[in-house]
Amino acid sequence: MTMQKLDFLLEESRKGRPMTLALACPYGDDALAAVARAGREGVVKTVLVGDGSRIRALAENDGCDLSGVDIVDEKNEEKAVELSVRMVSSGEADLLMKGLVKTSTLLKAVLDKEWGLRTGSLLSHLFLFEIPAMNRRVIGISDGGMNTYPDLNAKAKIIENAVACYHKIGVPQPRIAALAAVEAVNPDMQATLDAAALAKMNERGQIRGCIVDGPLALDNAVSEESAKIKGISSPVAGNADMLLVPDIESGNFVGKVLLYMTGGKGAGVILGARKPIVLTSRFDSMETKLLSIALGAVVARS
Ligand code: COD
Repeated sequence: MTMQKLDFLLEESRKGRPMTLALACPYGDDALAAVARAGREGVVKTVLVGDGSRIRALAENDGCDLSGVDIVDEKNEEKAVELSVRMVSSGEADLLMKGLVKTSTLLKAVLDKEWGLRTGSLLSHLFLFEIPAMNRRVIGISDGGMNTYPDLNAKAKIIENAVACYHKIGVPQPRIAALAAVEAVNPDMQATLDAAALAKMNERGQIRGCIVDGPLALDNAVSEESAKIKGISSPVAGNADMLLVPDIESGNFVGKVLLYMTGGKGAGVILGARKPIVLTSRFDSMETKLLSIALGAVVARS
């Protein structure tokens, strides 16, 4: 059974004590509206960290009701990011979200050795997409958001982070396709070598809680028909829950095609830190922002 529809994340996030979200520099399109809606719908409580007068002016301009949302006034961007991260590391907030600030600025703060959110393990980004053209099937991609060119060791850790998240959202044995451009092992194509090694590591119990197969090309990872035509028989081929992509470029491209060219929506979060980090882009729809907050809240709670 493949996972269908992302709306269940909203339901899940409402269970138990509401999680508190610290949103750093909330000046971007839709970010305020998304957290205001997340508050109304009981998904999270929010603390906005940034220039208070700018935030209030934006909210007024957008007709956005911020009642019930706290504001910590800090005009300096770097300080606002640091304050937000510190709120999460001290336990005042349960999850962090990036507003209108460069991704690398936020991630560098998250990785700060003194007051950041490191755990000693690798941090990685997982994006879940609901794809209209596939009967709203949900497929994850990792890592198209944080690790640039992961080696075999990092890829194994990226899988482990994703698997822990899948378990939290009710998928006990996610099927992971280690992607390459082709499904045959080719010594000249590093992604095929890594994929084959990851599949063997999974078979030998070095990567647990999931089924990994690879190398698989995108078509035979998600289409049973394509897997059949290619003669690939595996529990993952055609039915992948998650695509492990070779690098940030391929992951980012596939993700953006799904979001902006197929009308899909998604939920993205950074995993492996002390608490989840919601990392949406300015152009993501309100729905994607809301679902990402909900995913972060579910991961933060469990
Ligand atoms: N997990 C844990 N620790 C890490 C990670 C990670 N993924 N990446 C780096 N570290 C640690 C290193 O071990 C080291 O101690 C320290 O952080 C600095 O490491 P550098 O010098 O290799 O890394 P930085 O600080 O130059 O960059 C780390 C970033 C995450 C900022 C960088 O990899 C990056 O910019 N990634 C792409 C993010 C991005 O642009 N995403 C947008 C896509 S939409």
